[in-house]
Amino acid sequence: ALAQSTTKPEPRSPDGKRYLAQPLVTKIYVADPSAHVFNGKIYVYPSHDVDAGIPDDDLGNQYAMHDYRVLSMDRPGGPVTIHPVAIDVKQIPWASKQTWAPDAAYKNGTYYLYMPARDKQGVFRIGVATSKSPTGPFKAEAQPIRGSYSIDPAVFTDTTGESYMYFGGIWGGQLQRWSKGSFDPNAGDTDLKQDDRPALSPKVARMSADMKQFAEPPRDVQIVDEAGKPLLGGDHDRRFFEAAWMFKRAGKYYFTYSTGDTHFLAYAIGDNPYGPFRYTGHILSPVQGWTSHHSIVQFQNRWWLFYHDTQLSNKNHLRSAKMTELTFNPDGTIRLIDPFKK
Ligand code: FUB
Repeated sequence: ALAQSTTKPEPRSPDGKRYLAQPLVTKIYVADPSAHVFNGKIYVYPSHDVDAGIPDDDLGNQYAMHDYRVLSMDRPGGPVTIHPVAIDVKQIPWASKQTWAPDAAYKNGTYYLYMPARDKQGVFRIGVATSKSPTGPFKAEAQPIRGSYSIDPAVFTDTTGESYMYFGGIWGGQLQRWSKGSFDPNAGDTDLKQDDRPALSPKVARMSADMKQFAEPPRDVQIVDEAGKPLLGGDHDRRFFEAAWMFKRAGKYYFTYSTGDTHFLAYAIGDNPYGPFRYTGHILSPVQGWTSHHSIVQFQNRWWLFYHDTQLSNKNHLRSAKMTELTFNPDGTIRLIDPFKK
């Protein structure tokens, strides 16, 4: 008789490629994974994707999430715990819907969960909720952060102890509607269609001592090319779209982000938290699925990229978080990761 193999065939993408990594969890869909090391463990703060039956559009209405779940693991590759609901949109007084990509921070015994969502007028704002536990439950502040807008908060705490929020996203994230300083509902659903002008910039603001407000008005994060000139709006392979994430390594500040409609994760390097940041390269080639959104964290002495794809669903709005090791060249540049095996 022929010997039968008991090993399962390796999962493949619809076009036959083998995935570099497997989903961290399979019981729920989670995306936009913001990873942090708290008390020697890895905690991941993702979006919790659900199927609301809404068709895909440029504004991302299909991303109809309404609560957050936290994941944790003792070490990379270890078992992953899915914690109970950390907070639901019904418990965020100012929010109406679309609890998109969150981030978290810790200071003086309190954990902070930063959450973008549409307010009751349909405008994206960023709010904060607090807990004494890294996994929640979190209690939301009554109002969003004053002066906040758009999506995808990433809160970075520098070695000085100061924290900074990076944020913004174009298209569904509405950043293009704020280009004149106040919300313009007629500014369009995508970008400003000004390909020869500087691209829309992500924003950065230092956080107040209590981590609940901006300590200063948000400023532009400048991403410049080799000649020190701002990247242009038409430079879709390199310009900022959404998913800001900051980390510091060997004294350099790495501003990382998604290029959105060209589906890359990219990075730019600066000498301080405000930039300017010099565009340096891509981090991750396009994954399966439209969005790409990540975080980068050091655990002991190795660095890890958390990202997502649509391996389990093959639907843009039902994503699974994954992780893989990120490595650097001796000059500090990042080695490009292919989400598929050769
Ligand atoms: O998950 C909803 C949105 O999709 C995020 O806010 C974006 O970064 C993109 O991943």
